[in-house]
Amino acid sequence: MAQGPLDIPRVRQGLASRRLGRKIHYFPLIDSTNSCARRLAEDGAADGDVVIAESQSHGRGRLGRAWISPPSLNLYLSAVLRPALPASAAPQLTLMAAVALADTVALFCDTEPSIKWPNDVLLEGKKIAGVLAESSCAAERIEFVILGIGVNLNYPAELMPEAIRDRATSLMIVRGQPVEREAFLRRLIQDLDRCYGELEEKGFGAIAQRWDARFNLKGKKIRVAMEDETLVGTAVGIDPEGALVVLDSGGASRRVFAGDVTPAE
Ligand code: BT5
Repeated sequence: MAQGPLDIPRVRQGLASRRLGRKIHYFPLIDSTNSCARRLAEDGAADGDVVIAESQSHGRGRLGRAWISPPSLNLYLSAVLRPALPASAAPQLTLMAAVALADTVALFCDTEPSIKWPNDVLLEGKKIAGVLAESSCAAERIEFVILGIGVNLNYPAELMPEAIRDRATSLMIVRGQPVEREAFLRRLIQDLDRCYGELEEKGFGAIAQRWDARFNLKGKKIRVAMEDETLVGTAVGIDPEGALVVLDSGGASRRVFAGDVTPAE
């Protein structure tokens, strides 16, 4: 479905956010909104500045994976965050973004989204969005975090490369009709702004509870592929720092900070 470019002044109209999106940098095509936001942050961009691109030539996932970013159908955005939080709280920002994203997605369809630890938002078990948080820390403090979000809005299955077609979805596929991208973007900025404020002011507790309620593999047997080992066990939930808690086959509780989770049976 051919669509026009995003109408950014329209997104700004009625945008009720405190910090996020006060400044929006818009590009028809960019390498990666995360790379661009990092360059801006290094040049002093303020907390809440947002970068949006219609398309990315080098959209990134975690661990050097690619984020497929066709033009004018979806959203690719990155926010510069300068939270008043210690470096140890950086993983919480990824989980906060997943909660905010799931809230926004839920408003635009009748199906409840779930979250796959740590950063995937799923609809009907398929990936609709991903979060990539990259932080820069100095002396135990967060200098800035670049929070990148890719979300499939009007992406038809027939345009998805085969490598993701079985595992990915979009709002249009689930709703059966396209979404107005400006309305989704405005709402997403507001939800991120709200959850970000909540995290800073009240701590991780409330966000963690909402994350847990959407956790797709809670209580299930999972396999976690980490850099140097694979762990099989039962997913318990997340701990106060945002680590995934897994009960291993010997009954010991393990904390996982980075890895890929899949169902084990
Ligand atoms: C993520 O990584 O899910 C984080 C994706 C973050 C993308 C945003 S877009 C704006 C900002 N700028 C960037 O450069 N990045 C951020 P990960 O968990 O590693 O998942 C990557 C995997 O998801 C790939 O290996 C594919 O299997 C799958 N994938 C790639 N593109 C997809 C798409 N458009 N929709 C659904 N799945 C996709």
